[in-house]
Amino acid sequence: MQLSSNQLERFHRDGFLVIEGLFDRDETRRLRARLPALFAEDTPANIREKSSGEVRTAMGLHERDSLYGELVRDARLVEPAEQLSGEPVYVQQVKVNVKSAFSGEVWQWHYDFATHHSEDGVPEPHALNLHVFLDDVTEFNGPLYFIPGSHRHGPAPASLDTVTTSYPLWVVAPEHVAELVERGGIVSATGPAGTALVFGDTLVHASPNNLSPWDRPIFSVIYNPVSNALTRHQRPDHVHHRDTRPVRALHRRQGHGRRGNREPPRPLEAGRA
Ligand SMILES: O=C(O)CCC(=O)C(=O)O
Repeated sequence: MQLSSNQLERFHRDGFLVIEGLFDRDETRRLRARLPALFAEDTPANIREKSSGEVRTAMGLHERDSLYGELVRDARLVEPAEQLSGEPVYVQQVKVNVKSAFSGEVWQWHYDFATHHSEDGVPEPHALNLHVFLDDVTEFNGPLYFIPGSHRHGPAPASLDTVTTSYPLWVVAPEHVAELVERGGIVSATGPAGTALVFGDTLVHASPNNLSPWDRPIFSVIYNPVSNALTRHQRPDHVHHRDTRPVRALHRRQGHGRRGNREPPRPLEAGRA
């Protein structure tokens, strides 16, 4: 699947894309059905919320479940990443961030490159983060917030936060966030199950607590161009995979998931928050 020229233009302008209907409800239902068993596994790849102990993020899923193994190779994800990168990509990180009903905690304001560079020695901010909503994401269950255009103002200063949540993250200070929001505003990325997000390594984003009675499972795969591979190996493999061989796109057989004769996915502008 290739992004249209309009989508490419919006990605470069805003730093992200929201693509509604990239996956269908049957596919997201089947992926969701695998989660309880994966979350029940006793593994360091399941990272729990600080307060509730619920799973916050379950990593390395493509090595733990065959359906997720297919998903990281799905052409609907791999091909746009290759198109934007202009070269083959490897699978850097695979996870579901569940943000559980009532107890899913905040993701602080950050951009992914600050962590990728500082922790893993990734040279350039060329990785891409692709999300698939495994259930509906609304204004109530902790959607991602993006600051449009924040990728164009150079990487903001970032510092390591090991206190706020259970997941150490290089975060952007409120005064820098305020400056960026002054220029670009805030967009809340909502949509029905099957919606995809694509965003770059220097886009500043966050998400609030989930106070609603609805879980918010979102699948995320980070693809990094092979020429931009990690140079430091201090974090576990499930956080940044060591296998930097190019991922090969998997095209679905007719009759599985979205059919060839269905409407193409419809790009959407997320609503302003
Ligand atoms: O799942 C979320 O709410 C935030 C995820 C995120 O910040 C990321 O994937 O970089």
